[in-house]
Order: sequence, then structure tokens, then C-alpha cells
Amino acid sequence: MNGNWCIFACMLVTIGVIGIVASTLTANAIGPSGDDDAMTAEPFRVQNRRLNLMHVQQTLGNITPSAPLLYLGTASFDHRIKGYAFVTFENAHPRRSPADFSDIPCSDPIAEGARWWGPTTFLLDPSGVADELPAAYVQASFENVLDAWNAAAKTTVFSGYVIGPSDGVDIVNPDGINEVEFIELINPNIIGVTFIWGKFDGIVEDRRIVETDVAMNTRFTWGDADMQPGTMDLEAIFTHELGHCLGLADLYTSNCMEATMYFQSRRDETRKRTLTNEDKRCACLLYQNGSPVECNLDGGVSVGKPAPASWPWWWLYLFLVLL
Ligand SMILES: [Ca+2]
Ligand SMILES: [Ca+2]
Ligand SMILES: [Zn+2]
Repeated sequence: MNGNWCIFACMLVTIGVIGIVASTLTANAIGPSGDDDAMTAEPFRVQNRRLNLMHVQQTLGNITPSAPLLYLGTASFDHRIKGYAFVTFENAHPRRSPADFSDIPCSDPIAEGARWWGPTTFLLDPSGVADELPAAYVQASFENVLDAWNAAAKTTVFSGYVIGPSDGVDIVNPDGINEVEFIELINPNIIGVTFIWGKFDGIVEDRRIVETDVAMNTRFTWGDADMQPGTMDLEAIFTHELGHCLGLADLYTSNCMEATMYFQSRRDETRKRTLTNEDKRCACLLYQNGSPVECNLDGGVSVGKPAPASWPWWWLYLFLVLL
């Protein structure tokens, strides 16, 4: 009798356990678990986001238009991977007059050979600008810009994007996600910042970009400046920032003020939307191994090797010392 009772009880318990496990699996698979997950994940996301934003603000707090490039340090998991922040300023002045630098081309890779090794994707978070712009407009602009740079590079550098919440741009360690978001940057002169991680020195063949995040400052009113005078043109600034994501450096001399990669912009400026022949040439040479045949552009632009190790950091120090 006791033995039979035990078997019966054990069967009940087993059935119960199977039932609980099955219902849990079912809930995870098809239940309203999307919302549940989002709710449980939310506190962590917000926490990380605050932490991230604090680091961003601290790092950008002291930056000025005369020093628009920041070194972020090395990634903790690989010290050969270094981070940099390219800052786009409003109303900054060129560093040198055209006479001083008239022979310098208005295109420059961050470092010779430093590019993506395969197609890459973005996480686009338009929530920070939702009050001003429909998500569809933000997406359409972003897609235009991805297409324009892919066409310039003559290969698919940017294969697409997903829309979703970002946990914040990364300035301490890359997190494996290329995030584009709209956040309030306390420094009111900063329009946008591109954070880029990769190997930019050492053997040229070993150089590569591994991650890039973009922060757009919500202190500005974003829009389509053709239709909404007084706004900061979304597509123009996307074009500039995505140029960094592709591997191009800022330009600081006044002979390059028309180029997309010039480091300064202002409200109503839309010319950065259009890539100049030099912008295209630089992107092409970076992704086509400097091939003059592949990169023979319309408009009679001469072709050749990209500037050697452009932004070599020692050059800047030498320059400052000579000053
Ligand atoms: Ca992140
Ligand atoms: Ca990231
Ligand atoms: Zn820039």
C-alpha cells in the first residue's frame, strides 16, 4: 500500500514539475514575455545609460574647438584597440588660413588602411529626437547616408541597421554594438560626436575599425533645414558623422570648409549632405586598397595613394613642438 502510494505521489510530483517547466518554456517562447523582459531589463539599461552619459559628459566637458579630437584610451580586453572621439562644433574657426595649407587635399583617412574588414550594422535609437522628428524621417535620412557612403567606398561597408534602445555610446570600452543616439550633451557648442574604436597604428595590414558610436546633441533642434529654417540639418550631420564611422578624419583648414568632413557646422547648413569628389575619392581609396583604377572618379579628380598615415599622432606633437 505504502509503495503504491509513493509511486502515485511521485507521478503527481513529476507531472507537476513537467507542467511548470512546460508552461515556463511556453511563456518564454510565445507569451507576452517581450514586455516582461523589457520591464525587467529596464532598470539595468537605465543604470548603464546614466553611467555612460556621466562618462561622456566628463570626457567632453573640457573639450574646446581648438582641441576637437579626444583620445579615449585602450580597450581593456585588447590594448592594441584604441578609442578616439571626433567632435563636431558649431561656429568653430579654422585653424589655418587657406594660404598656409592650400596644397593639402580635403580628404584624409583616420589612419592609412584603418577600415572595416567586413559589412557592419548599426543600432539606431531615434527616441531622443522623437519630439521633433518622425522616426520615419530619421530612418530615411540615415538610409540615404549609408547608401551614399557605400557608393563612395564602392563596396558595402554599412550593410544596414536596426531600430531599438541604445544603452549609451561607449567611451570606456567598446560593447560590440555600433550605436547612434540622440542625447543631451552639456557642452552647448558640440553638435555631435563620433566615438571610434580600432587599431589605427602598427602594421598597416593589421589596422581595422572594430566599433563606432555616434551621439547627436539634443540641445539643437534637428530637422530638414531646407524645409525648417533654423534647424540643424539631420542628414548633413549624419553624413559627416558616418564619414568618421567609415574611417575618415576631420578637416580643420579653411580651404576645406566646403567638404563634408570639415569639423564645423551650423544651423541651416545642408552642404555636408553632398559628398565632394575628394570625400568620395578618400572613401574609395580606403576600401579599394588605393586602386587608382577603381577610384577614377568623374570630374577630373586626380587619383593616387591616400595621404600616408594621415593623422599620425607624432606629427601633431611635432607640429606643436615646432610652434
Ligand atoms: Ca553601448
Ligand atoms: Ca557601442
Ligand atoms: Zn567630425
